[in-house]
Amino acid sequence: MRIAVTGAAGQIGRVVCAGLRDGHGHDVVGLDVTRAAGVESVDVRDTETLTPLLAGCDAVVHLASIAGETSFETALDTHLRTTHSVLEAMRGASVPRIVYASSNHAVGFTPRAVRVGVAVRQRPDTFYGLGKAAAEVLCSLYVDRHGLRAACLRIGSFRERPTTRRHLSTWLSPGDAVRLAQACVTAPGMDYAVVYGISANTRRWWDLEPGRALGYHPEDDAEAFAGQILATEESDDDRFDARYVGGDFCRPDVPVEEPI
Ligand code: 15L
Repeated sequence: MRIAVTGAAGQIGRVVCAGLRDGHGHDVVGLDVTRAAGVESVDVRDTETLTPLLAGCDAVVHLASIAGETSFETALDTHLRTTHSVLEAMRGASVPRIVYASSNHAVGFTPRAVRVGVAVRQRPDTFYGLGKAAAEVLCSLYVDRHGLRAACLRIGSFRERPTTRRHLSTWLSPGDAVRLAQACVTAPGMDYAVVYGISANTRRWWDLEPGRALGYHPEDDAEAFAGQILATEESDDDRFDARYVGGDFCRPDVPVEEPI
């Protein structure tokens, strides 16, 4: 398959591009606003420039955004406007499928529970989560109105390895991130799906079944790091934000990142 990846120079983008290319033999078109080796430099909000770059692609893995809290205006721009431009460019280039990097923060104010499914109410914890939730709905519109196929991935904590108590539930390993992207670009019979992008963590809160239904079978588990983390990090049970899946993004003083 020929697959375009936006945000290709980012932390997750580099891993997913390499995995899809070298591990699965896809022809990968890496796109990013930041200049990097092997990546086409483009601002994906520029639909006209983006459209020809998507020609001949079977899917877009849309990872580009600011991965943290911002102002309301920047959140609309980096999640909603950017995703709108990508969807329009896909229509222009007849690309049938998007794999959208949403976030667990689209449902961040959901209380932690034994299993949280994908049908829970969207409860963003930040303007970041609001932008992701809104972009999930935008993908849904393009599925229903234009017949695109969309998988929205509520990604947990993408890291080389888990380093906090919360990560024991939320970790997404690099290997599983590639498995997830591969499953979603190839899943047959999918029109619109929301899945949680986490590893097979013993302490997970989120349901892995929607991902499994698309062929995502995670192999890693943060539990392998639990001994070390629990020995060094104090319990956070008394903290307000430990009640919710979004963790410290639920705090009113969550730091705001500058736009790039
Ligand atoms: C996210 O969506 C963020 O992009 C990342 O910075 C982490 O905070 C992650 O969620 C998380 O919840 O750990």
